[in-house]
Amino acid sequence: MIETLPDVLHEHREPLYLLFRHLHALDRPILGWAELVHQYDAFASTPVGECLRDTEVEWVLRRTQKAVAADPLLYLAVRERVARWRYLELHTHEMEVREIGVAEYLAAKERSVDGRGPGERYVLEIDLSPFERDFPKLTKPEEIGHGVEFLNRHLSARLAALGDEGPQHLFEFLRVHQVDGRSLMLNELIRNADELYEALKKALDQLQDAERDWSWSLRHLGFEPGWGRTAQRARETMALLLDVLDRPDADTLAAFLERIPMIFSIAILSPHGFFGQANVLGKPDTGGQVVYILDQVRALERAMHHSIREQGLEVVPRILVVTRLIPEADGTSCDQPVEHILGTRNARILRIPFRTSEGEIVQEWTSRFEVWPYLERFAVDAERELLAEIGHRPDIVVGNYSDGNLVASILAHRLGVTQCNIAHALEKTKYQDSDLRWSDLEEEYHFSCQFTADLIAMNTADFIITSTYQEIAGTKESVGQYESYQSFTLPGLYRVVAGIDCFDPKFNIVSPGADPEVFFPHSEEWRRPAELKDEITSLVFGDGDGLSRGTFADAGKPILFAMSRLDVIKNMSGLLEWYADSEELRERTNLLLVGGTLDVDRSNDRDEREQVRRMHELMDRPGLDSSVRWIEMQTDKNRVGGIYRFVADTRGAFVQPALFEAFGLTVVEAMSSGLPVFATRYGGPLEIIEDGISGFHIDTVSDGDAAATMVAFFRECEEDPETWTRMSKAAIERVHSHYTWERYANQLLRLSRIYGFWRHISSLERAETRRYLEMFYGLMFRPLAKRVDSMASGGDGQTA
Ligand code: UDP
Ligand code: LCN
Repeated sequence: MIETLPDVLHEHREPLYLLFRHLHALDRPILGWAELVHQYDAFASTPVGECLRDTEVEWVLRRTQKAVAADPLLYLAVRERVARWRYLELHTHEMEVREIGVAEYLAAKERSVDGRGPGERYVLEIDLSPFERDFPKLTKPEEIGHGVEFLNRHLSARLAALGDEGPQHLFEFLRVHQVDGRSLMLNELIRNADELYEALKKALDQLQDAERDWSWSLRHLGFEPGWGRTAQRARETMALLLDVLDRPDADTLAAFLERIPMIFSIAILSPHGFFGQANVLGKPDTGGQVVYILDQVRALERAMHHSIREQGLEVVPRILVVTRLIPEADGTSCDQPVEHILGTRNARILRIPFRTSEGEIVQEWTSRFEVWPYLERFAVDAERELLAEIGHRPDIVVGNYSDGNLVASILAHRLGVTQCNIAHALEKTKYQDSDLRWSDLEEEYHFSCQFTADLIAMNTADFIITSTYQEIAGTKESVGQYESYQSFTLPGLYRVVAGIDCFDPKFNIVSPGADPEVFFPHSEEWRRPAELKDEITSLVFGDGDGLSRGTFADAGKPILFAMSRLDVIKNMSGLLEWYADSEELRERTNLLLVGGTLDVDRSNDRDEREQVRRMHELMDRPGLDSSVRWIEMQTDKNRVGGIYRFVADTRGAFVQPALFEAFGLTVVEAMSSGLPVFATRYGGPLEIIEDGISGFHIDTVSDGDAAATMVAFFRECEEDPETWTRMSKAAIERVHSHYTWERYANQLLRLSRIYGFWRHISSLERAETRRYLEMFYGLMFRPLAKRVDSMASGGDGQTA
């Protein structure tokens, strides 16, 4: 389409001239996708613009994510398809078009901010593409997020292509496995791949006749335990290896790697927020990530126990969650250095304080936007504590969110182990033009640090897991969270021409679930504790107690329920506004909101305080206090589980009104409880819910739409009560088939082994990237982080 654009520009010169004049006249240097499409549609529905319909111009404009208007030039960033971009410069007088490189496009963007012409500045350009030239990449958008399958194919082909050297590589890899100082799999009797091959044949003969109550007796042949609990399992594992040595095909290699005893201890990094098991949920910066990690740990420990047992080993798996110790713990256990994780045998939370540059312990909670100056020291302290706790290095380091991923990157490098990243929610796409406007937002958000940390950590990670596809590569219309790091610019700081590639096989979609012990269907009456029901009845229908506002006048209506941290992006006040504005919704339902605190003075989070004020302002509207009830955050997850079921009993629904939601654990929790869910179409819920079947997508940005969808549903339920039941069942089914922790844990362990192998055989090729990123860390991140410190202490924030 782009190739034939010049002809179309000439053919439709007159109308295009008018359209482009109109765009320039808007006097907006940067135009986003929605605005462009809106302007184009309006123009194409006029008699003069009609002729542009179905032309290449329309095709290009509908795929333009951003346009930079610099009269007479118009620069377009065209997203031809998922994660594939091209850049155009249009001369809107001459009607000429020129394809330009990403750097030139970014330079135009920078000019729109600082007005400086080309050649007037020297810009630091970050380009990671040269390092990746020889790296295997996926080619099709539908393969994105399934990196491990691709990698298996690549690894097996690579081993095959190495000829005689392939088996030797495998042998070298198998030799390194140890636990607590004991060798696993192989001992020194086997000295090379040929000997391994011969020994395997002998061992298989011996195993052929092994008894049922066989115990390990293959040391004299060079084999240590780790091959299997039973003779049969050991035989299968050895046969797989023999096959791989003979002819490595993708499936056999994957099946073999999955059996290797490699993962006995895991360090999980999650520094910010209040990380604890009680009284923390709903506090600022403390939500899904904490729930996710605790559930993840329980599921991982179970899966590790199982696989270690199957490998025939008696080793206790160790999982440590490393977080920040907060002396002013605000009623939580965050001031305790060590805490056992409930529901596990041996997993713990290890808390390490943040220290100032003078070495003093930071006493109070620190916003996730301001943690940057503390992380390097935190990583050093974490390394020491981890080694002391486990007694040796962990087998894998898992980072969470931008801060945890950066610390994981530092630790994995220092310890020489596999690094896995989990973003949870990258902030970059949540705020419009957050890269271009970074300096305006710096004082509040310090995005310069965050985006730099992200870029470093995502490039050092051996593998990245995401909860959805769109987290990586977006949708047809919207840019993925990771994709937004492909190229961007922080004017005055640096420009990224190749930051991360969504086609990199390091990306894998591994979706979380909801704890089935806590979030189960409301219809499973026998599992529901009676006292919880009474407690929740008074919570929902009781009188004011200082922790709630509003009392339902008519307790018989279905309840619309929403629960989240009170963060601007969560848009709880938006939901309240839709409800207040829709007479029919108010007539048909009651609205129950759970989140934040009701007393603005009890919050020290800027975002939360603003939202609390806004909520009260809205609730002051006449009549709302009798159909809306707003309750403070609920920190007890059993109670939360009970609330979802209670709402389902009223044949109500859950609403997730966020302007953007990276994944949305509440959506999965509500669905598991059998609640129909109306959730934002911006982010994860678009993928979790099948619209109209297991819930509804709502447009939380364009007013009116959401309330209308809800009204239509409740109307239909009145006419046909089966509508509610059908949706409730479909929601439960959807979660069971797609979002479970058991599947998650098995997948994560599988990935850890396969990427561990990849890391082993490609370690030399990655040294260059590492060195480049170390320089970026030292020369860019460190001074930026220091600047946060000086801003907080009232300095001017200038880097030295
Ligand atoms: N949550 C809670 N009490 C509250 C608010 C939230 O227990 O008052 C829990 C909720 O059940 C869910 C998590 O916090 O498990 C929020 O996760 P989600 O992914 O929906 O959003 P996040 O807060 O991570 O952005
Ligand atoms: C952070 C978020 O903002 C949510 O969308 C996710 O569900 C949560 O983390 C868990 O990954």
